[in-house]
Amino acid sequence: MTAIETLRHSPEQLRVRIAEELDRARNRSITLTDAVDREDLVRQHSPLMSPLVWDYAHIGNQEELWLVRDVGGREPVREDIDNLYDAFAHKRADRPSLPLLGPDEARSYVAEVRRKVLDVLERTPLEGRRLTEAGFAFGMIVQHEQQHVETMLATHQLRVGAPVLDAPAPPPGRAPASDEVYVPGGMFLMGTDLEPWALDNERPAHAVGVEPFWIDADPVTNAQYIAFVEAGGYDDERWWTPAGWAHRQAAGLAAPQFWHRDGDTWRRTRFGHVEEVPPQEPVQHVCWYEADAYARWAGKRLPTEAEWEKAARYDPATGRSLRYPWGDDDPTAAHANLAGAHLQPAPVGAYPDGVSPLGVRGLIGDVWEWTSSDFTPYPGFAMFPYPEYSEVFFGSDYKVLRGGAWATDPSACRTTFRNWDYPIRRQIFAGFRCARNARPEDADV
Ligand code: AVJ
Ligand code: FE
Repeated sequence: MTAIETLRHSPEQLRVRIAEELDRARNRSITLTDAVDREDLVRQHSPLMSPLVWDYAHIGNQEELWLVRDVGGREPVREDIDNLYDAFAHKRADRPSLPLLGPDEARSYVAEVRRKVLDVLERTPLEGRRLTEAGFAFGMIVQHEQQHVETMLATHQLRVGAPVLDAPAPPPGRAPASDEVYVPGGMFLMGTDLEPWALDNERPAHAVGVEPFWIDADPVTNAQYIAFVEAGGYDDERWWTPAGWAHRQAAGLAAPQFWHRDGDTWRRTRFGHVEEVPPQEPVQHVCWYEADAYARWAGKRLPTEAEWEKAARYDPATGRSLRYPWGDDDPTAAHANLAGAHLQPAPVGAYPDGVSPLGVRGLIGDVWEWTSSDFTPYPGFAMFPYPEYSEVFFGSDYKVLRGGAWATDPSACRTTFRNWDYPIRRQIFAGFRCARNARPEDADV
């Protein structure tokens, strides 16, 4: 069932679908919070992250605000804790010193909110009001929880100690037919008006023209990135922007986060496991400045987000923009590495069913891909339903990431989905691919 098809569903079918999505999100949150002891739940594992118990109660509080109080019109469950879990009221670094709900209190609060929400779901018309049309507010809260699941995975990755998370290995990779794919110039439809659960920053759909360009068939691999490291890329100012070089110096960057050198071998720590860096996996835990420097060293550049989206969804046979690289069907385990199934990226080429019409691979899942673009509103942007989701972040402080990571849930992953972060951040599951301008004679390929 595709999200577009949810529009054609009976309200009963849509309610079943929403309940399943809420349940799937909650199961992931519970897995990540049950995996550690109480001390690890309340501890701050990095000043960049909240304590896990904050994320958990914040998930419940957002759900209460939108679905119990607004959609349901019910009495508050715990109005007294709203401020504690308001992400704008307290910086992550300050959250451990707040009088937060303890693990048991947080669990019973979150469960009580969910019980009420399932009752609200039964009684709410899923039409007639924009907030609940096609279940939007429920979809927004599903995506919110899944985004915090990804945040909690980043916290787990920063946690020091014995491993507590495990997953089966990803499928094997395969070599691409060619290293780069030619994307013809011209207009394509960017963004969406059709996805019922698309967030405000993905709207409206609008025509965008791009010049012809080449894009890497795959994200940059660890082996390719090691070549940059070993060629002295971190010590050559030529490859870095002034801000990037200043950050590289100040932060002492020398390799992706979580890597260390062991004799002749690069190793990484992944959820407490120390392992050799897999050469064919997309590199992850690099910041935008590192991605940008690598691209310049390689004689290329990062793609703009318009270029990324055209490579991901433009079908040259019809001129249409697809929902996903493979077509209009929702993602399955055959299309892409998503939802934490493997707790790591897959080697490039592991998902032949996920290829785009032009032949670009691994666009959805594996690693978020840094683009060259600042996070700015599309022409015709209209904030909905609250300014603190997107609008307050627009400007030149944040760079856009596309495509989702291995940690991202399909409910929060679309070719139109826009993520953003500061260019210095690298605890997120982010890598990149490169692009370059085409020359006029390339049009003959
Ligand atoms: C869209 C991933 C940047 O985690 O800061 C979570 C998502 N917004 N709670 C974030 C979000 C409110 C957001 N990102
Ligand atoms: Fe949040």
